[in-house]
Amino acid sequence: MTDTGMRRLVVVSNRLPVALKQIDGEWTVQGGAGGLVTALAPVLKNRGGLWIGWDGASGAGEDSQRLLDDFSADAGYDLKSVPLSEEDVQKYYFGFSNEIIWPLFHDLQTRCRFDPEYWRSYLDVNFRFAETVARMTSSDDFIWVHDYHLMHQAFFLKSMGIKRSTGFFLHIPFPPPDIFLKLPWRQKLILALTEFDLVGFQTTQDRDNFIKSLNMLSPGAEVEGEGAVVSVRLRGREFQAGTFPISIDFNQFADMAGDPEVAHKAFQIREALKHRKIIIGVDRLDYTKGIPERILAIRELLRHYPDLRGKINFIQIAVPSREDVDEYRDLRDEIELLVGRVNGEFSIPGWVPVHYHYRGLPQRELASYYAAADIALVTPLRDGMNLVAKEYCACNMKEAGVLILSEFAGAAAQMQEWAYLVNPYDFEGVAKAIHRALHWDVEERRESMHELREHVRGHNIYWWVDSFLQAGISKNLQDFPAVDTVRFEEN
Ligand code: GDG
Repeated sequence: MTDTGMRRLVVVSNRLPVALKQIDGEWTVQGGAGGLVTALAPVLKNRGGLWIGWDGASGAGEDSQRLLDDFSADAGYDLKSVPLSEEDVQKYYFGFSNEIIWPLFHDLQTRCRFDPEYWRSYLDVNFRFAETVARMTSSDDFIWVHDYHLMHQAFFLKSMGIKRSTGFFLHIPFPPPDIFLKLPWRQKLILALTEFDLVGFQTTQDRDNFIKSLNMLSPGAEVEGEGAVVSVRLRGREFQAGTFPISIDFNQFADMAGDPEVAHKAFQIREALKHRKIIIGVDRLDYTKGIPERILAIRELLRHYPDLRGKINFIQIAVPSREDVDEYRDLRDEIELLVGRVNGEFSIPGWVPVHYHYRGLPQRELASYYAAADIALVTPLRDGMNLVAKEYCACNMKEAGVLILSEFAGAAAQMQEWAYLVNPYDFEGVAKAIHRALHWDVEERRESMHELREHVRGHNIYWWVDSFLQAGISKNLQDFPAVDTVRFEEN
């Protein structure tokens, strides 16, 4: 336990919630982006825990921990960086994690590059992470490992003889066995996951896929129980496998959208677009998010329903991601070409149908866009959950918007009853869904959006953390109470 007498929550993820960047020769700390940070930063804030991960820089040297310590003092939890070399970043991060596991687990196996060097680097980096975890934690801590980069943490901790209470959460989907079995290192990888005390997935389908693959690769696994969390017995040991759909800090987004300044900005967006119907897409620029397919659906909409020309705007916010990777640069080119083509085909004086932003926006500005939009088009080809779908609902204070959601997003399992589900590969189907959504009557929209908001409000990020901690160590978040930052600093 810590000297504050609390049990500590230790988060381990590839990236810390901040990144070190060199600006004019000076290293500075910048806030991180992406689903994991959005979900976990409010959870650890001021709880005196520890976050272990890479700081995003391969050359900050001694500056790194000093800058992280400054950040820790404000955040109310400690940060510990695991240094990675350029070669680690290339082979473990861009290689194994993002050229093998990311596409494979999103059912896109033809994009995988099964390079054995990547596998060796992945094991090496996982070992070094586990060494840091062993050094920085005690047996009272709960070690919560996140995502596909670090699936070997419990395995290496055990092989070092370190006893820890461990949980793992997979933020991306777990593929069906016929896809998972393509992985050359499938058996080692799946058995490594069974070394955690608790393995968590976004949906029941993901958890079932995992159990099916486990059964095929290591026959004899016995599953006991029903419901969100089941026990799995295998080779004389037992672990839990559960479903924990991740969520957002609902109140934070709703309060932001209700702030007069944000509401005014939403009004200004609508005015600038002459109060046309606004359809919005918000994504990291990634091939799993289905952005080109979405633009093709907008083209289909304008071709098929000419009466909508001049009456709608599609705004796509694409946040730069993995920009050093050729495939992501090609995707950006493809999107920009498509935006140009659609605008070229339909623009008339005073109206350009597609507005494309290739940059991240401050969160409050993002909330204004959510609040201004009549329709959110959340159409990933495959997605673990998709937080954008939930953020859009939280910001829809007027309860007048429609969520059009891919059936292949994890979020569909929870939201299908009230969202408009579509197959993102079916451009005509998506175009029809948009057309129908534009003509839904006010009551129908209000009812659906009300239910969606109530669901996300009740199943928010704190509910998610509590469900995971309950299953892992029979504790709730309040068992890791928030501490006064000043007092925490003094300790
Ligand atoms: C992974 C899984 C799973 C986006 N644009 C801006 C911005 N964002 C924020 C959104 C949202 C986050 O990024 C994206 O989260 P997603 O869930 O949509 O997607 P991934 O980054 O792929 O996350 C995913 C998630 O982990 C959590 O488990 O849901 O399935 O792939 O929070 O708000 N934020 C700001 N400006 C932007 O322009 N500030």
